[in-house]
Amino acid sequence: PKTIYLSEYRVPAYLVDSVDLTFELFEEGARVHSVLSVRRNPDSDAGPAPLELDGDSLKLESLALDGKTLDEGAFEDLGDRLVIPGVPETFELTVVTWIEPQNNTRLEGLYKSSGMFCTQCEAEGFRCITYFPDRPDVMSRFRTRIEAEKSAYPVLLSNGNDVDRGDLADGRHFVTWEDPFPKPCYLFALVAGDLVEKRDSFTTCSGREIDLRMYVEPRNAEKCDHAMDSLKRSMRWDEDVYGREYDLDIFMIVAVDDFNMGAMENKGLNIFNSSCVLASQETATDMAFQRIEAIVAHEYFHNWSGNRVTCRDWFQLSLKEGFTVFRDASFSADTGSPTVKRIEDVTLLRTAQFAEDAGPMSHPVRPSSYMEISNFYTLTIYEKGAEVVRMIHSLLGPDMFRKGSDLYFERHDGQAVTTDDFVRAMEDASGRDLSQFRLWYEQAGTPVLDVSDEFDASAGIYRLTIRQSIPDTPGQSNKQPQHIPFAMGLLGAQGQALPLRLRSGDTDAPLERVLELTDAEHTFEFHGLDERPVPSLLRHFSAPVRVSYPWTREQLQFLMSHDPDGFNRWDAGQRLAVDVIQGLVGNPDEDAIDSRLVDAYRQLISDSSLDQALVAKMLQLPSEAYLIELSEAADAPAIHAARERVLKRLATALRDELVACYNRNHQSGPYRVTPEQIAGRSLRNTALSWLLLINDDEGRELASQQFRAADNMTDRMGALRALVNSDYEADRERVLSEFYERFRHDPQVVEQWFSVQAASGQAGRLPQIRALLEHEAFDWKNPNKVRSVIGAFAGQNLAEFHKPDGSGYEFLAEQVCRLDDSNPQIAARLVTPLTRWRKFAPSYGEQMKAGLEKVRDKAGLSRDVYEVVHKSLA
Ligand code: BAL
Ligand code: ZN
Repeated sequence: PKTIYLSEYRVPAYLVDSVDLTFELFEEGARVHSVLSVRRNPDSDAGPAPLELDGDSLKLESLALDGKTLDEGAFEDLGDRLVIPGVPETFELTVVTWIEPQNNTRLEGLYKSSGMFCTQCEAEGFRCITYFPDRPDVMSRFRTRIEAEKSAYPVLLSNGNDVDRGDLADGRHFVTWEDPFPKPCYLFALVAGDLVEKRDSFTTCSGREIDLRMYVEPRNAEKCDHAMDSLKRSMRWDEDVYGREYDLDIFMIVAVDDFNMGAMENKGLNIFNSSCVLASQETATDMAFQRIEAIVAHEYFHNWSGNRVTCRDWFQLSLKEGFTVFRDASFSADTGSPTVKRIEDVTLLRTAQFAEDAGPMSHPVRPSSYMEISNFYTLTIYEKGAEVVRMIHSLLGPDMFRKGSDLYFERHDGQAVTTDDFVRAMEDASGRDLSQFRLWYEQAGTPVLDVSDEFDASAGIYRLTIRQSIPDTPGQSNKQPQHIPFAMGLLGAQGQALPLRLRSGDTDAPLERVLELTDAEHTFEFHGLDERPVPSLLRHFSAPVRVSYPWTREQLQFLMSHDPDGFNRWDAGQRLAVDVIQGLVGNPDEDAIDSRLVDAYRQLISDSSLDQALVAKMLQLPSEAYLIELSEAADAPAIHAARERVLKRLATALRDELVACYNRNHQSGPYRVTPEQIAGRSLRNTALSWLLLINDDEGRELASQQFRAADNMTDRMGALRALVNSDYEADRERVLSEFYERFRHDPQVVEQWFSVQAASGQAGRLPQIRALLEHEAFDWKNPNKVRSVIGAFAGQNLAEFHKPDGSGYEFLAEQVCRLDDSNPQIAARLVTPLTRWRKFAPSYGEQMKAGLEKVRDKAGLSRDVYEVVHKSLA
């Protein structure tokens, strides 16, 4: 496959001002008529070049220029492109193609899912529908007419406003949609199906009434309220915080079961993976409710950050994704608990993005080359991209940042632009120089900050020295220092925050500072101190970096209870737990654990005056994935065993406190998704899972009772998970089968049922995983089912996946090969765990590598998997 380089970007030779589409939908395929108004781009120096149109898996039926049919000699079909030489300066091109949505298992372009037609065009799916310049800097006005059989497809949707509809012969009908906003073709969408409509409305800040509509399969009609509420709250928030008003008269959301991504921000017609939009108390966990709120907000926010202002090319993907993730994270922080939201985001970043940044697919937030753009919808583009925007927010402050975003939207409305344009708007609005800061977009790899300190007791000066370095990544070495905002504070022996005097005699010094690191090394002096302080470093995780500082366990325990920054209090607990667990790895005879950890956890569990949402997070031990990320030559089963030992020790020592915590957090009254209730359920279910780890009979009774009596999925799933992961084999079988019988008709719940088993060391051994793949509810064509079994096994059931005999790796390689033919995007995602082979001890790494080689040698490997596998083996 060919590599595409940012440096080779050229403006398009031709622009398409408008597109007139007619879709004739049939069971055996679809005919697509497309009429393009094309003109030469005045900004291009290509001159009278041939017109090039992208196409993929299309059957061309006819091609006409200004009404005159072009015969085969008048154009060249290069397989992935049509090249038409000798075109005039402006003309109308008519293209008719035949496609087969019913056979489209890649789920790119137009395809069928559970009897409905739907589309996914980002990044390059539109070329699977018709020949078109499929690149985001070609923006056109779309008019779309859809024709289909009326009884099977009563609902026909596309972007914009419906302007015409009527009946046709043979029981068919049509609807015509017009979108007044020019857009790139990746934002095109079409849906046709037998769907129920849920309606609501929203009055914008200028008093316009927006018609809100959700379309779902009839069995899901009762699962729309949460998404609709989230949508209205997002619309209000974007007006309040960013001054962004919605622009069309209708906003539609559709739920589909078969979807590669979580959701898609098509203009005025967002399409969602069912699992990311449908929720009811009985079927969705608290975590799902929160995820849905965040994704609904994310897709809605794209209407400005992505649709009104879009990307010039796919190297700029983080322009819209990083910014929009930052926006949805701020929204979630404002509507829930900001500290908890930050902890969740940082957990994902440090566990998975740091691993990506240190692995073979490491790339900058603005990559400079790719083979297959679908492989670049990564944690780096999304999560690190959001951290980069967050750092700009922190360097500029909220008011200047808002001025910058206003300028960005005003300056670039209706344009396709670059990350550099975004940074320039921030600079122009604030007067700050962000030239060094731009390196965050250009250099890959996670910066490491080595922090050391000394206290000069006689002078009362505390010196903090910070050295930054950025590891080499594929294709990049000898990196320059980056501009890093480093938030910090100092604590006295009584836990009090100390004033941060950078000069002696500074009388109104703040208790927290954001130090700006720009050089490879800085030393900061803090004056007027009577005692050696305890440093609280990188508060709120103010930059996506690794901090290395020789904390003692005493200091960590101290910070856990005294740091005024909730995030750092949690982080100190994580560091202490990591230290204790690491001490036990490969040390199977060591039985005791540090009493400081037990004491710290005892205080957390018992003191109900603490912020319970934070406590619920602090009680979660660092995950196995994070512990692996922190290791060199990782031994996953040994890490798993050490972590389990710590959990069991804690559970044994704190048994009575856990039962008390369980009982204290019993909830009465109606189920609500509030931070308080979520924390209560989380604490209760954590207590349950710990009690079952030590085979506590009372815990077992409580879990069985909770499983039967739960009025919500969080509690039912909490009990199910605890029992499934316990040694009570008969209970495990019983609850799994009762759960399935109860929810077998609900695909979203069956997905949860699959993953709870696939992620479990007890229920997810390889023969059991293979049996799940044969289960009546498993469906190879449904990405959610594939992720819930194979993804959960390889991503969460780490001791089984990393079995020393290599059987887990062989299994994954086999499944990736199988999926490569039907859905390359999903196959390329699933192979990720094997790409980390260099991270593991050689006895594991070599076998992982062999798995990758097996995939590499498969005949007819897709471009998606080819890129990931070859880069990982390089
Ligand atoms: N644009 C792809 C889905 C999302 O990030 O919203
Ligand atoms: Zn997005």
